[in-house]
Amino acid sequence: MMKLVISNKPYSPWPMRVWLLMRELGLVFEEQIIDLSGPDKIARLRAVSPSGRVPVLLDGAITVWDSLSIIEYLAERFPTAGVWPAAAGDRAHARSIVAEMHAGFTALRGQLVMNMRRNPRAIDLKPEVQADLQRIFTIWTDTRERFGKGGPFLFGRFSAADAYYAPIVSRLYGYAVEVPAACRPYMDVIQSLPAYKAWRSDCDLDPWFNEKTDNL
Ligand SMILES: N[C@@H](CCC(=O)N[C@@H](CS)C(=O)NCC(=O)O)C(=O)O
Repeated sequence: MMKLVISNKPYSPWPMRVWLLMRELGLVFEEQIIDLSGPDKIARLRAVSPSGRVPVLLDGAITVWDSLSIIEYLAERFPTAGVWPAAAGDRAHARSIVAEMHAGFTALRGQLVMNMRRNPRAIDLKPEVQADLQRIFTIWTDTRERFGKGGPFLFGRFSAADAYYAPIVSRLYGYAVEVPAACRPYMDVIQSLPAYKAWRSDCDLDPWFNEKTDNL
């Protein structure tokens, strides 16, 4: 069976993306959690991950690291699972917005630190964060308008693109960000996903409370 190595669920957006995708698409795997709060964190990460970061997917003799490589690996390994949208143009757009998330939005990621257990509370957003948010809202509305007619997700049917933006939904919720009305139904759809709810409820089982980020 495939094994997905992740870190503490409340604080782990990159692992969450792959975990959600695999769960929603019914790709069976066991999970291993590396506790980032415990001693020897670096050695424990390095023991499974060449980059010292998670997620890592172990599939027999194959090790894949970095969320985006894992998603591409899964798309090849399970070509009918629906990792990416079926039409070439839709797929190109999906890859573009996923790449934009993977490589960017650093201001948002820096200020709105992922904490799935956060009681919703607003903070003063830096202008760079507001700019990141506007870009994300544009991506969502534009993609839904152009590609999302067949269902409630970015490309109609659930795909890697939704998994990639799911941690953003959790941050918008946790930091009580004002969201345009047009984007709220999409947030609700993501938060209602069985895999999203399962990840959220697993967060309550995590023993680590990161004092550095819990009180931001
Ligand atoms: N670009 C990588 C980023 C992975 C990453 O930064 N993962 C975090 C967990 S969310 C990590 O492994 N952190 C290790 C640490 O905090 O030492 C990906 O997409 O997988």
